[in-house]
Amino acid sequence: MDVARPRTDRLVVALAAGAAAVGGSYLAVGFSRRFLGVALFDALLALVPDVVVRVGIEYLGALGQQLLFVSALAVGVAVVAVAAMLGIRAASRPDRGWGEAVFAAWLGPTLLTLVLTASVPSALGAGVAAALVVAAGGARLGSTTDAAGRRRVLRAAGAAVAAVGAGVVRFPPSLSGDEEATEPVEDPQVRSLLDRAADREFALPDAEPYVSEAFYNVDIAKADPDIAPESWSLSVTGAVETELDLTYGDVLDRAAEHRFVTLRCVSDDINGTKIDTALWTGIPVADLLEEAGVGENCCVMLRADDGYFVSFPLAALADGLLAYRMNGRPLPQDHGAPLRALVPGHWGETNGKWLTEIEVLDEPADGYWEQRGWQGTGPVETVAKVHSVETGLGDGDGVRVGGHAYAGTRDVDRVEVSVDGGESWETAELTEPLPGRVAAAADAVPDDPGTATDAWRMWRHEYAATADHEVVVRAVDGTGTVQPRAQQQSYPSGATGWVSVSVSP
Ligand SMILES: Nc1nc2c(c(=O)[nH]1)N[C@H]1C(S)=C(S)[C@@H](COP(=O)(O)O)O[C@H]1N2
Ligand SMILES: [Mo]
Repeated sequence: MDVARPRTDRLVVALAAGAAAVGGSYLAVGFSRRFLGVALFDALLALVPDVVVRVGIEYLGALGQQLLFVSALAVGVAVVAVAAMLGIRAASRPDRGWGEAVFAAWLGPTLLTLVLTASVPSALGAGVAAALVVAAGGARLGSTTDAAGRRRVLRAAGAAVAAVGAGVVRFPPSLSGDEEATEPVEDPQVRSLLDRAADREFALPDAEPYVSEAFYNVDIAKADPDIAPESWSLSVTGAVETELDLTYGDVLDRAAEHRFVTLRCVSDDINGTKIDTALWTGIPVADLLEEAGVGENCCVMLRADDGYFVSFPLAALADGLLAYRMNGRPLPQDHGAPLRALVPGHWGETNGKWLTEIEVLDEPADGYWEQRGWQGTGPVETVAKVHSVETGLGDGDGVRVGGHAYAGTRDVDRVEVSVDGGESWETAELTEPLPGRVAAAADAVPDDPGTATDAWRMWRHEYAATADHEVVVRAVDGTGTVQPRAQQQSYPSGATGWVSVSVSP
C-alpha cells in the first residue's frame, strides 16, 4: 500500500538537505569565495541594482552586506532543498530504490554547487552532506508509519545539524572580523619608527592612537581573496613600452621602503572613523613605471583579484607605494595580501588591494565605485575630527577635546577650536608629524628621516568650562586653505563641513 508521507515531512527533510549542503560546502572550504553562501552572495550582488549596492555596502556599512549574506544563505538552502525534493519524490515511487533517491539527492546539490562555486571540494561537501540527510531521512517514504516517519525526520534534521556543526567547528566564524596580530615586531627599523610615533602621540581616550590599532575595512566582496603568494603575480600593461610581470619573489627582491600613510574612505562621515594610519613597507611604483616605460599618459587602471577596479590620473600614482607589509608584519588578508597600492593623498578607493594589474591608459575610464555614482578617485578633503571628550579634569572644571586631522599630501598646518559654537577660535596643540619614509635596506632609522607626506596628525585642546557648550573644530591645510565650512554628505565626493559636538561638563 502506498501511504503518502505527509508533505511537511518531505519539506523538512528537503530543507534539512539544503542546510546540510550549505554546511557541507563550508566544512570543505571554509569562509572563502568557494563557499556556496559567498558564491550566492556574489551572484545576488550582481543582480542588485547599482544604486542599492552604493547605499548598501559603502554607505550603510556592514549592515547591508549582512542582510544580503543572510539572504544568500537562505537562497542556498532553498535551491538545494528543491534539488533534494526531486530526489525524495523519486524515492517515493514504488519502482525506485533507496540508492537512486540518495544518488539523486547527491547529484542535484553537487552539480548546483559546482556551477555556482566552480570548486570541486565545495561541491562534494555540499552533495555528500545533502545525500547523507536524505539517506538519514529514509527512502521508500511511502511505507512509513507515523512514529517511524518522525524518527526519520529527526534523523535528517540531526544529520543537517551535524554537517553545519562540523563546519563551524572546523572553521569557527570570527564574529569580530579583525584578528589582531600579536607576535612582536622583529624588524628594528619598524620597531624604531613605531616607537617614535608612540613618543609623539597624544593619549586621547576613545580616539585611535597615532598608529591605528583597529584599521577600518571597506570591501566589495563578502569573502576576501585568499591568495597564495607563489601563485600570484603583478602585471604592468597597457600603454607602456615593455609590459612587466612580477612574481612575489621579484617584488621582495626590489628596493623597499617604510612609510607612514593614512587612508580615508570617501564614504567616511565628517566625524566618522573610516580613517586610519599604518606603517607600510613596500616598493615605490615610480621604479616600476620607469622600467615599463610610460609616456605622458593620462590615466591608470588598477585591477584586483576580487574583481575590483579603479582608475585615476597616472600622475597620482607616481609617488605611490606597493605595500606587502603593514606595521612590521605581512600585509593582512583583509588589507590586500599579498600586495596593495597606496596612492598619496587620494581617497581610500584608489588604494587597490589584492592588486594584480596596473594598466596604463590613454583615455579616462570609470572604476567600480564610479560606475555606481561615487566620485572618489580624487584628492581627499581636509578634515579635523573630535573623537575624544574628557570632562571633570583637574579641579573638576577641566575639559579636554581631541582627535585627528588629515589633509592628504597638503598636510595639516593647524587645527582651530571654538568652544563657543564658532564665535571665537583658538589654535589647538598638534602632534609632531610622523617620521618620513625610510629605505628598508638601511641598518637603522636615520636621526632625522624628515616627516611623513601623507599622514594624519593628532590634536588636543584643554580648557575650563562649567556650562553646556558647543565645540567646533576645523583644520587648516599646508597651503593655508581652511577646511570648507559648507556641509556636504559623503556621497558622492566626500563629506565636508566642520565637526561640532555638544559638551556637558
Ligand atoms: N581590491 C579592492 N581594493 C579596494 C577595495 C575593494 O573592495 N577591493 N576597497 C577600496 C576602498 S573603498 C577603500 S576605502 C580602501 C580600504 O582599505 P582597507 O580595507 O585596507 O582599509 O580599499 C580600497 N581598495
Ligand atoms: Mo572607500
